[in-house]
Amino acid sequence: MSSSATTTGRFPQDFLFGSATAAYQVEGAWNEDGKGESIWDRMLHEHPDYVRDRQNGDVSANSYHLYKDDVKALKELGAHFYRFSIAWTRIMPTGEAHKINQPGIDYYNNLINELLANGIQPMVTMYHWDLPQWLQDLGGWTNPIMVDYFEDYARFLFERYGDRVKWWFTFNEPSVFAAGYATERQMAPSLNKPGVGDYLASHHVLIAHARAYHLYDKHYRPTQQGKVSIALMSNWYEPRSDSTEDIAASDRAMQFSIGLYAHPIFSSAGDYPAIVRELVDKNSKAEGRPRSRLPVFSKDMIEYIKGTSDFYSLNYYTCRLVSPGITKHDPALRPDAEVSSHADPSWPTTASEWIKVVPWGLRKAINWVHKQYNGPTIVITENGVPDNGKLEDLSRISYYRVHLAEVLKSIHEDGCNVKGFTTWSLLDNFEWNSGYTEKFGLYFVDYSDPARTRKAKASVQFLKQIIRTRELPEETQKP
Ligand code: GBH
Repeated sequence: MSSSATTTGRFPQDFLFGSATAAYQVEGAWNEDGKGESIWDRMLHEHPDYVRDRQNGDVSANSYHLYKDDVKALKELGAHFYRFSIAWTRIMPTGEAHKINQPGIDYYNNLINELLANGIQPMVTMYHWDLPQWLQDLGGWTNPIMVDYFEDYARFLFERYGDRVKWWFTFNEPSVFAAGYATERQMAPSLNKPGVGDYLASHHVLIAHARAYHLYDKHYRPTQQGKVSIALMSNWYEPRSDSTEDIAASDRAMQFSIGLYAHPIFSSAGDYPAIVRELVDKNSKAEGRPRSRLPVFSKDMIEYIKGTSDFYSLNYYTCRLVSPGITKHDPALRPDAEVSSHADPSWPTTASEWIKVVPWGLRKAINWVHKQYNGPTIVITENGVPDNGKLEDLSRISYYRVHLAEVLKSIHEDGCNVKGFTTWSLLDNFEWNSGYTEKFGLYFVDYSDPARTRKAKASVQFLKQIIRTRELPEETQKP
């Protein structure tokens, strides 16, 4: 026998590798060619102080003009797919379907065609947080009418792009953008209605997701034959000890951060997780409210939402230790979860405050999803880490090495159905509240150069080899 890597070290033949970005983080051209204003445009123009370096996505990596360079970069990497998002405001400047913007539509047609011409599958996120400001003025996701607007938008995308796009994500990380309704100075729209705005927004997002799924299922799947999913932030919350209390806290953390979105869609029972229902109802009552802060789905709605995803899209970055208490910082962990979380001081740190290198957390998250939701097909739709700005991004190489090893274990040792892996991100880009100070790209982008030149970091060669050989190389030296 040669090395043991031959069986457990290999990614299956049909396993897909790709890389991801999001419109506001890379496109720039925020007001060009008829694009409308989004909630991120508005928030950061009014409040530059919400971002560490007071920057915004106005120009960013300029992918609106440089998309061909992005496709070249993907080609060099050997990526099978590119996960990018569409800016709703480029297609429909106000978010209304009767006012469309042709140059915006053309932009995504050009990008999709360029990808396909280079043998790269487009994977499209419809909504990566940049709601049209016009719709926000109506209340954004707190207004149930948003379900109709989102369906109009989804229909338009299926109509115009579905002949070539076979992978759709309705939303990216509702747990993260719903925090924009719970907090201020962080996510748009910075509404600061904790425990009310976030649940309300999540509720309508789930219905909007199901509406788009059913629309595809009924009208487009028969001819277009693609897949529809929703990307969920799926970090792992490890019990701090093996005490019953800590294990229960870990379960609450997972149910409030993931189950709130995944249970209605992926579980056989449907609806919100019982523990989430119970705790929010209990606390709402104790606060003297006439009804729960967590809205209630009708029986019909529970059935309508159940099963509305063709696979599970898992975003993973890091892990936290949890025990009973209250967490204030983690947007996905609402106080109702009664969980306190922290990082183990022994975990390797990174250039990002919140990301510690905890690869086994990815394996646990995959297994948790596998067990909770009857072994769905799983695609890792985001995983990544920022570097220190050097082209020799050895810390990223070692991060991917250990995380990909855990993906292999989850496939070969645990029997989980993981079918793809996506690096976040293709390019150094606008990292939300951290601005350009955190560099997640496989490609360096020179932000001092108006031409925004892209340069491959060392991790590109490393990943390229894995994609080509479907094998993790032996570790020759510790980075
Ligand atoms: C993903 O989620 C996003 O999809 C992507 O757009 C983003 O660029 C990528 O991750 C990298 O961050 O500082 O302790 O308050 C990110 C979810 C939520 C992670 C807010 C950072 C702040 C933690 N983010 N969180 S803290």
